[in-house]
Amino acid sequence: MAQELVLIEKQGAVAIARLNRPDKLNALSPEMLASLAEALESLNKDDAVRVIVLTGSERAFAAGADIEAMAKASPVDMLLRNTRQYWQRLWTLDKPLIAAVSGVALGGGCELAMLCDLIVAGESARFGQPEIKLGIMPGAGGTQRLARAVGPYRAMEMILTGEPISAAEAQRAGLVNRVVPDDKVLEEALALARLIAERPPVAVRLARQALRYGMERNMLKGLEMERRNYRLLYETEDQKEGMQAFLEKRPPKFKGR
Ligand code: CO8
Repeated sequence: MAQELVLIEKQGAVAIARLNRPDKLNALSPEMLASLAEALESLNKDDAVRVIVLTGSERAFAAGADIEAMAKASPVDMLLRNTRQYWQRLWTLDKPLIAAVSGVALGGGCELAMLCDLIVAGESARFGQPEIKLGIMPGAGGTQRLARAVGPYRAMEMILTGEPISAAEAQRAGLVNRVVPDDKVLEEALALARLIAERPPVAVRLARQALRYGMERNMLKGLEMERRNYRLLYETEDQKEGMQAFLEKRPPKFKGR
């Protein structure tokens, strides 16, 4: 039987969704994203669930989109694969989502954490957008959400260098709500989830909606541009070289075309 890519556990009004591809550091393959969207939508419909905690494994919340699945892709392949639909479905859930991050949240993994409403991180967690090192750029909201979370200058440094930041830096920058010892991440995220689950659900829903409405308005145009540029990069030799080099575990040789 195929390995279940997302594991669900319910604890009263709180549900835990766990990304379950630990040997690949929870790399977000299209199948993983589809399973995640399906699982969270079903929790979203469950009246007994008020808050969802999204977590990964000890080494990784998620190390990004699955490079193996993208290495040889063309812009048309990326368009037809349409993983955007899954990100869109995750973004339109109406229950609060808390990311409990241990290990790395990189690329699509950092974008997935930022799609959540709150982020709890372990002390040794790292957040980053390393796409530039692969010859691409963030493609699931990173250019928009990171800039809003940490400010344009720090976001620009992270996106153009591809270097990650520590949990402590992420907290100082406003990306992370709480940093706790690594073995307490889920416990702390659950405590926060229970607190929110005790609040009146309609007020929680409407307050969250109002906050997001205001934050999103000029983001939509930014997201369109991000998506267009992201796909265009699959036309470049540097994307093929960057991803092939990762898979072959060697440094890339970029040519600028
Ligand atoms: N994709 C595929 N496989 C991966 C990924 C990934 N993103 N990350 C790790 N893995 C695999 C490795 O290949 C390795 O597999 P194997 O054991 O079969 O060789 C296994 O996971 C363990 O990884 P490492 O051996 O590399 O572990 P290390 O502890 O040495 O390194 C790192 C950990 C630093 C996290 C390293 O794995 C790494 O750099 N990973 C890639 C990080 C990255 O570049 N992420 C960005 C990916 S691109 C992206 O996310 C674009 C998002 C756009 C979304 C829009 C979609 C349309």
